[in-house]
Amino acid sequence: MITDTQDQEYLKTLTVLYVEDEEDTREQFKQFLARLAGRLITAENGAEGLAACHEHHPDIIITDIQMPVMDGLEMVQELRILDASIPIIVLTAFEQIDYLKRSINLGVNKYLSKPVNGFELRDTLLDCAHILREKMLVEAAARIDLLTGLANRREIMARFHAEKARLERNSTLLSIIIADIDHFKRVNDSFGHLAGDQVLKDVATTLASNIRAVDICGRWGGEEFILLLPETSLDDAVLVAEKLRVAVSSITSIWKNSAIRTTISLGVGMLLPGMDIEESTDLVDKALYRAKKGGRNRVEVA
Ligand code: GH3
Ligand code: MG
Ligand code: MG
Ligand code: MG
Repeated sequence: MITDTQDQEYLKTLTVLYVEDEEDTREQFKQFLARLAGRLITAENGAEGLAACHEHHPDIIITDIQMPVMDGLEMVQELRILDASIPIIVLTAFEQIDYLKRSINLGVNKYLSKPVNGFELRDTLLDCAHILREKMLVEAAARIDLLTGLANRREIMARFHAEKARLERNSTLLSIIIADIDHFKRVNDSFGHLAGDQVLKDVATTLASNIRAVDICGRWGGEEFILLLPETSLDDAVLVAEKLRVAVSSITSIWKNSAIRTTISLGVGMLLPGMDIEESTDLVDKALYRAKKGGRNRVEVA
């Protein structure tokens, strides 16, 4: 099943914490778990487990109950205060109804009896990976523009605030480019809205593939895109903008039997220390407006 393979692959990117006091059991399952997970952390009791959580931020926790220093359920109780949703699997030799009840009350996701069956543990881990993968996909969807696959405006604002904080802490640079497709209304009017969508996707791909991995590219509005360039001077940002302008002017979008060419106009500026995000984008917008007034398919500096 496709989902199963995807869950297996996803599990290989996750960190699993395994807490068990008996050395033989721990060693036996260590190799088994290390093959399934991306990273395996082990601990010998609840207190060590808690410390490992603070240090390694695991995605899934597997824990024994009866252990010295701090038992598994005490550890789970502490953990749930910090994180209400992290998947927790409890393993125990004691089929005591009291443990089961306490586990349920603490929001333990699965309770497995010892001796643990490897297949059962593997399936349980895959169930946890599945839940985490779905959660990750939902979270990613909230940050992404559906049509272009770029960061949406909300994500761009979050990244903008993070970059602003970094800039004010480390006095680094942040350049901004806003690009707007020229006469885009004509594309929609001549070829239809779906053709317009194809052009938007092609422009987005062209912009995203012509920047560095640390640069951030997003859809700012309808046919407007924004690029945040950390540690980039204004002069360098102008070079980037010029490169993007040329790249977009040289692509052809194919829609049904039509070949559609477009250009972009770009405004370039910087977020300077002490400046509001809005102030900086207003200045870049004004430069973009001048690029439009000046004949389009050009770059203007704030
Ligand atoms: P200018 O060169 O001055 O920027 O002219 P323009 O036609 O590009 O600008 P205008 O603001 O007049 O029109 C933008 C158009 O973009 C109008 C709107 O319908 C279209 N648009 C916005 N979002 C989308 C979208 O998601 N898909 C499509 N197909 N069109 C869109
Ligand atoms: Mg034990
Ligand atoms: Mg526009
Ligand atoms: Mg436009």
